[in-house]
Amino acid sequence: MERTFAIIKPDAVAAGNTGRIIAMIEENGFKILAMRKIEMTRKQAEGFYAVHRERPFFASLVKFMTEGPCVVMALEREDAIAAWRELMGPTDPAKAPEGTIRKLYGTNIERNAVHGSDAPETAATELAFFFSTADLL
Ligand code: 3AN
Repeated sequence: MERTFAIIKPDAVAAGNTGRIIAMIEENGFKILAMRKIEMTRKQAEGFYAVHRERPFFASLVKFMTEGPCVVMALEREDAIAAWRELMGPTDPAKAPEGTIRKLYGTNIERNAVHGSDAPETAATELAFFFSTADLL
């Protein structure tokens, strides 16, 4: 079993797609270990996306991620990291295959509905950023 960290981003929550995305998560065999609806502060968004600090889209990304509530989740499944990234689809919804969450609910490369960890080390870091040990037992 593997764990990954997921976010239903502010665009998808505001559009009323939270429930449909959670249903897709469960239909694809993920167990939701922990889940919380939050409004990210600027400091949280900047910290979470610190690896992108030098990228030209960083300020816009932080503004987007703090514009309204999002849902953070700890997911568990066999091969969870790769399986969740496959269900999300690629970063750019325009390139996303039919049936992926970003194809269904993403708007553009920034407003792309969901986040998922890209490797075991980032999954561990991102899970610990939003959840405590006790949340994940
Ligand atoms: P992914 O979320 O697919 O792993 P990353 O980690 O490269 O993609 O990017 C993190 C987030 O930054 C994306 N989910 C998206 O919201 C935003 N982003 C990535 N690339 C761009 C870009 N070229 N222009 C604007 N926003 C971007």
